[in-house]
Amino acid sequence: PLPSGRTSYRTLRDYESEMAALARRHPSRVRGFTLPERTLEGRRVRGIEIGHHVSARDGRPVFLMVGLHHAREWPSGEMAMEFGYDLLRRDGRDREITRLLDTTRVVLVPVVNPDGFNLSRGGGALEYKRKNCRVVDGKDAPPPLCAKPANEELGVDVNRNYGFGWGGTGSSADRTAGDYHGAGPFSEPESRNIRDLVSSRQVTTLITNHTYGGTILRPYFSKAEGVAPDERAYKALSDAMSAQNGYTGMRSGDDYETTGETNDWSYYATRGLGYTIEFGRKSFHPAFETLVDEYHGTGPTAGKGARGAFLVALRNAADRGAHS
Ligand code: 0X9
Ligand code: ZN
Repeated sequence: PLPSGRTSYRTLRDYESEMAALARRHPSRVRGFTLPERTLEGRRVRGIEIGHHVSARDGRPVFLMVGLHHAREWPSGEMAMEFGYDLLRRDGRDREITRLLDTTRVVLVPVVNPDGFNLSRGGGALEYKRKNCRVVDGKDAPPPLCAKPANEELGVDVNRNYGFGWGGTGSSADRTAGDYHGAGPFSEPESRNIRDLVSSRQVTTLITNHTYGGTILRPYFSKAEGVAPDERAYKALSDAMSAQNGYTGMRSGDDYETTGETNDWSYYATRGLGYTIEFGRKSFHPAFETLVDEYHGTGPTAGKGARGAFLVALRNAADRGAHS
């Protein structure tokens, strides 16, 4: 089973109530927070910070994991939540996890795009929605606007709206395109929320979860930037994660180019390492049971899996914090 014991995909309400419950249940280990900007439909974006020092503000390295930039990519939020449950369950029992929670802060924002996810997960016609609820540039979208069939193709791709390389290759100026970059860099509350979060903490390692592909993508995502100055460290950690979950690591721009996505910007802003992990091999939100094998590994990766890859990255965050 998964660490939480869940057997079906969370709804937006499940995410919210579970994060609140974890903070209540572990007051000295979990602190809930709310990001500054409301979404276009007026929702709040919430996260939790996990560690032994959550009530203090200090320079401990932050391991940040986010999910659901893209509404239909349901496992991307699940992986973040399950990692949180896993850490809390093993804290105090497993020596290494206890040490990691003592030396780092683990910050989880499982649902970056709650408006889109709410529609996708809601059981209606918008199951495969990808983008946010920007219907008219410069204007908020009061509820049912975004859900209207006529507006189905609208919205900004939150993962093309970050400020580094914004508007370049692999993004579109067409409001109906899946990779519409928005009216300007950081024009959307969802990307601004993540900018604020990353800029206000010592993020040394960031993982942004997506589906699907079985890949671990690293900068640069846009080819024009060439090879990242930290390519050696980037590749080493990618290889170490691949050894856990069997995924294929690559410089994302060598595969195909995108601009304005999360990792190139966060790398530029923090010089911390950041990856996009594309979970799953077949579809955006496969049968929930498949997540159990993804999380714990199966066959040659049994006992490793996503969990192992996350732990390798968390260990790296701790070590980077200790040496810098
Ligand atoms: O398009 C994206 O933002 C990501 N893919 S997704 O299907 N989750 O939307 C990452 C794009 C970069 N991917 C590769 N170069 N393989
Ligand atoms: Zn995605």
